Amino acid sequence: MNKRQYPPGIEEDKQEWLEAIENIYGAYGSSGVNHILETLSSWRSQNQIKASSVSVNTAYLNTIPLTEQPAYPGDLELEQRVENILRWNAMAMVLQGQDSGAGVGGHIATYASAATMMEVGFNHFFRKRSENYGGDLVILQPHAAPGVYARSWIEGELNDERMQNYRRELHADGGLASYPHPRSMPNFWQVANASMGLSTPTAIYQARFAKYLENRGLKPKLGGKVWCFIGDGETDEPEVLGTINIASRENLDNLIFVVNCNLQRLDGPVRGNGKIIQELEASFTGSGWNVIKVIWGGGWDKLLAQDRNGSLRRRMEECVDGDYQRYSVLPGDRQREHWVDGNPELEHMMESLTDEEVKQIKRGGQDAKKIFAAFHRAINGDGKPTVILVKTVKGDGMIGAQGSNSVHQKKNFDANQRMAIARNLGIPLDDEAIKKAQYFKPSETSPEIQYLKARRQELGGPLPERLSECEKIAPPPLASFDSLTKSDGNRSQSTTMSLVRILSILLRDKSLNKYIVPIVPDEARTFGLEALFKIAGIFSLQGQRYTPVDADTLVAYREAEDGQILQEGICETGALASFLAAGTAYSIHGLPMIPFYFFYSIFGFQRVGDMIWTCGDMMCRGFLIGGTAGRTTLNGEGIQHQDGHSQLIANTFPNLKSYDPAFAYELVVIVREGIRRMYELQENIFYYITAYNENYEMPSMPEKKDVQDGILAGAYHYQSTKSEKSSQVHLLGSGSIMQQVLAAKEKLEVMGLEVSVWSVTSYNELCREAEECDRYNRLHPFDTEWVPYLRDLFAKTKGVYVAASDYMKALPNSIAPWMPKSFLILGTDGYGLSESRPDLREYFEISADYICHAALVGLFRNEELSAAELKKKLKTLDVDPDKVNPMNR
Ligand SMILES: Cc1ncc(C[n+]2csc(CCOP(=O)(O)OP(=O)(O)O)c2C)c(N)n1
Ligand SMILES: [Mg+2]
Repeated sequence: MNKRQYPPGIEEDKQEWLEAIENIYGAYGSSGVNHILETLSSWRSQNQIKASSVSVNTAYLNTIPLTEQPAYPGDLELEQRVENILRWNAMAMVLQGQDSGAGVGGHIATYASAATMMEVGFNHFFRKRSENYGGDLVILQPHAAPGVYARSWIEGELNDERMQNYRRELHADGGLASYPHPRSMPNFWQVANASMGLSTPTAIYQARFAKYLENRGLKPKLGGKVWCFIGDGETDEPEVLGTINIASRENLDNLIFVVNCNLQRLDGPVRGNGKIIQELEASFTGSGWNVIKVIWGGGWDKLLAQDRNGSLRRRMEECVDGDYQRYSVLPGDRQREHWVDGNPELEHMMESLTDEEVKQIKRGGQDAKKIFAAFHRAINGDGKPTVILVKTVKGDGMIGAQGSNSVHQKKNFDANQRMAIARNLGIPLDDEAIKKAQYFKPSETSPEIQYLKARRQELGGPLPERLSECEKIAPPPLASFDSLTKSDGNRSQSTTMSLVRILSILLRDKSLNKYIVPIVPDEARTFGLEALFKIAGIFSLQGQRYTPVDADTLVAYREAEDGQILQEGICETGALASFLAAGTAYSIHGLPMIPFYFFYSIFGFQRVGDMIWTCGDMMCRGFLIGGTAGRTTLNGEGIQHQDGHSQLIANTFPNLKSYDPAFAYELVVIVREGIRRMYELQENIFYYITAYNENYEMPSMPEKKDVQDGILAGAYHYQSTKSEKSSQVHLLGSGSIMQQVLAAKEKLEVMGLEVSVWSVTSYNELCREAEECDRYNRLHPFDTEWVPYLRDLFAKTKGVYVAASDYMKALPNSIAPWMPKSFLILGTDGYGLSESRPDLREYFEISADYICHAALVGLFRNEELSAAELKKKLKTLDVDPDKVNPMNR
């Protein structure tokens, strides 16, 4: 029904309803109004009356009206003075870098827009972990880092030398990292942040993991919030709006987001033609969050109180962000003109203000009282996560640059501008010092420093601070894994299943079990992990409010409030964020959690590689398990599933140990060593292990000495026809392709050749060690040479060497410089395709026959085989020399 069709009487009815709701408001306030409106809304939905238009937006006003604004508990004047000093020093860090000619860059505008809200947080909200409090995890915008350093410096937490060396991390006196990088500053930053968008899933899953630890009895329920500050431009990253629904689904009332809506990103406006705050309000409200808008500073309250007919409110709605950005650069008279826009009522209202006063009317993010009101409401949340949308000014106070489209990149000011900015901030330095952008630090006894320290003391002490002490834990003894290291000779199994069995043993280990965190993104059945559902339970904050269809089976889908498994659904980003939360729990909660994240190996590094990079930065510990590995071993699934390159990408992560094992006992050795190094020695490394789904006989661990060391170093001698010394052919195999190598060995032996097989568990480790030796030898030409492990390994051998891998040739090729001369490499370069395993192995030229072929050609080249013999032997092999190259298909 449109408006024209309404019967005339409806206007009177409407008037009555409006009076009634006003009475409700008078008697019960906004909660009473909400109660009535929610009741009406549910009446409408029960009667199946479709809403004519759906808007989840509220007016473009502050969510908290003046009447509900709490009194400000701090000394506003002192806080402003401290903030001004921080603004100057943060800017000076960048200017000094500029003056030194070091060309190291830096940002001023982000902090300038965020300073007031960060100060309200530091002075009144961000609380440290203590005996009585679980602790807040505070994640600030990366480009606001100078403001954080400036604060820690005047607090005495960072020394003068480091402050002189912002972005000079190699400086002998110590420097400061550009952005929050725990790896660079391990006692300071807790959470890595620099790649836009990633802090959102990081914060969400940290909040969820804190609840996991509480529910599993590992962390006392003493409260603690995760505060995450992000930029408005940053919300365009899919990781932001793509993960917020998880926070509300999980009722994460320990999570507070603050979006710095300065309306600008790097190049210009975020939404010039719209309003980012309204857009985000709709998205977050629709995702079930509490939304608090902080748009207008206190100066507007008086004007809004006069706005009887709603002209001002209408104008506020009409203006788009492009207009608001313009106001931040216009003088008072031009702003007035634009605001009034020919409306006499508005003109009259604005007459009460001088041009200077018009210019001085602040946005919500410049008003500590408004920010305090929002933060205060947020920490007293009601079972939901909260987002606070704060309108700020980009480059606030950067005279001549504030609000300009290029302000994000503004790194320098001339002497006059420096003077104007410093004097405006009330910095009591002399002119020369200001022109040189020197820092200003009030004396220790000054009211500013006393106040700031007292506030932090009240909140538990200085922040940020990263601690990394936690209990040391050792791996279970090797004997616990006898079922995997000792074969009865008749049980065929895949390496994936072997890993699942290792996990089960760890879950039964009395000292370790509570720390193990199995993580899966809706792939547990693919990896044979479903048996763990019933035993360990799937973590769910809601418990299980239904009877699962398979309740009476051994593999029931059991969800529980204290479940141990993190089942993330089809969300690799979330699963990786959980891995990050669990693997950094030692530094955030002091708990040595051991995550095992099982995923499709192709959906790891190339899907969420940036987050794995963050793991490296945060010195996250744990095991990444790339299941269904190998371009030909995972056969029918085709191009997008079959991974033949993740091991190569893994090698680009400096502190990641990557292994591609063939046998169950190798896995045991690698996992035990991983636990020893990460959790007993507490080294800052993490592990990537590829696991295959091909079943074959898992042999016993050879009794020979050095096998365990060889597995960890990356290669060892596995078996020979007679001995490695007398072998003419040496075959290097890894992962599932070891089975092809063993079949090739048999064929070559039938041809009368002597063969050795070497199990290569990690080309990456071999290459890294050899590179390290080369580097040492290059830098120390007069010292005794370091001999790479590889050279030692093959020192007493001769003949032809053939490596076959289910990964690209580049992987085995990485060790070529240290291998004996006749080294031939077979690998899976090219896109995967859906086929049977034997056909794929033939197609990619890594089948037993192709391995034999390469070995024979090698012998021929070395003149150990005549042309006639070669021709004769090749006839027995299924090799097509003119087949298509998989790289060209
Ligand atoms: C993934 C990624 N892409 C691009 C950048 C480069 N970058 C750094 S800050 C920035 C703009 C940030 O704008 P906004 O989120 O609005 O923050 P503001 O500085 O305005 O508070 C960009 C594009 C980055 N750091 N990370
Ligand atoms: Mg912005």
